[in-house]
Amino acid sequence: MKKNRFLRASLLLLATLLLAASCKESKETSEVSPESEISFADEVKAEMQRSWSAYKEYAWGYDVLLPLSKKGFNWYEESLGISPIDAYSTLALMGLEAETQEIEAYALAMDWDKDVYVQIFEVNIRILGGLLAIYDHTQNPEVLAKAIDFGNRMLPAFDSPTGIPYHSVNLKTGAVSGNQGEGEGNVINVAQAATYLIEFGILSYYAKDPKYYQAAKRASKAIFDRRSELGLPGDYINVETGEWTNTWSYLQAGVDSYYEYLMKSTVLFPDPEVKAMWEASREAINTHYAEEFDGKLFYRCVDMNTGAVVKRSMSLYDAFYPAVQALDGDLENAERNMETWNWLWNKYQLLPTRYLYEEDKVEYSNSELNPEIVESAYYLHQITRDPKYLEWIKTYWKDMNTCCRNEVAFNAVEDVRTKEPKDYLATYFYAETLKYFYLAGVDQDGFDFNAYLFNTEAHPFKRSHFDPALAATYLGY
Ligand code: DMJ
Repeated sequence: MKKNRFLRASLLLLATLLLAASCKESKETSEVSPESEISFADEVKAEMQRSWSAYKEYAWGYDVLLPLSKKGFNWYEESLGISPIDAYSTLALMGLEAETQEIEAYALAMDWDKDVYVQIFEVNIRILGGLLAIYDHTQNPEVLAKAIDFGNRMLPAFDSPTGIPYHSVNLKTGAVSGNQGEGEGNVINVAQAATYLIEFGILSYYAKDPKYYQAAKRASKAIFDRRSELGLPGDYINVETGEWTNTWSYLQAGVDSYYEYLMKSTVLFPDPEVKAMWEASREAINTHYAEEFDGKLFYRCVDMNTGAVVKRSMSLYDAFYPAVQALDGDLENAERNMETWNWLWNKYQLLPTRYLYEEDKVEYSNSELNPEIVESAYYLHQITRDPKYLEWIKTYWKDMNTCCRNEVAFNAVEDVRTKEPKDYLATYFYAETLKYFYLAGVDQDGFDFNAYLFNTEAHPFKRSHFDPALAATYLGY
């Protein structure tokens, strides 16, 4: 009897030990290299839920969560609810309905009649893009009315002599202001000047009023028409005189999404004039930015007039470009460009904000949980089905968890070399970074990549919602 009891106890102990060992193994496996795509997606989803709960607990009602001090932070004098509006489309794709309903109600209760100057570029991609994504998902006409109200409050910014928008607009009064640096007067960079074709096109389509798209197109054309003889834009321009105040030309932050929107907007709205602008731009990029260096493909920074090299640098933002190349059908350059980004990631297990590739030197050391490299690897995985891209994404996920996962959510770092934490969690981490990680782990039955177009903030829009013939009428091209 005693012997039997001892035997049973020993067997139980053995079974418990075996179970513990197998749990540990499966946890380690799922942290390092998830066994199945489903478990990877689930793991990302769980992190979204954890990080979103942190926003709700410590920062609800503020624009941003400061994850180390565990409090909220506003961009302006008053909150614009940027994190919730930005996070909505990721939560919706994950099927988190209670959360999305809560945000929809929050957005509907938002009064945009606020006496604050807002940066036109940032609110376009995050708030207008976010509201339109809520509408795309729910088809709730009250949400569309909110988006139209917001779009109307942005429009006065475009009322400049050149059609290039002012840097900021007051949401209540429509007064404009702003200087982004690089020269006296109302100066703006090219990305801030011309990243509106997608959101304003969608707004025109739904409102059946071309005025939004026409304002966006006039701004993009104003930049394109001031290109140099080499076909290149500069990076800073005076909104009132149309003079370039700096003549550097590149793919990096400050120009990036100008190019992105010339290409991507035509997927939804095949405006022949914009198509021609993109084709000419692509040619100039390939001729003047692209270079072989040390056996890799880089995109350098040049002077717009002479083509002379200004800097051999890459910023983590320009990792968006392989995605654009892949969507555009240029797989050869997309894959080679992606290799370069993957190489840089593996050097630091994160991307520095700016790296000088000729000098092998970190120029700006911080890293802010940005999505671009994940986005491009995701596009390439979807388009080529080469499994290596999913493996790369899983490495980025593992590294981001190692450096940046904290007690309540994730945080940026001050320096990619030391991984010194920074008390900030950008709203695009919810909108973009976690979305692309998640979608990479979902199979095609779960999400059909080809059925959607993403704006630069990763807000998804169903392509079938936009009829090309009606688009030409509603947008006026
Ligand atoms: C995002 O807000 C957008 O993707 C924007 O176009 C530039 N990059 C940030 C995230 O890095």
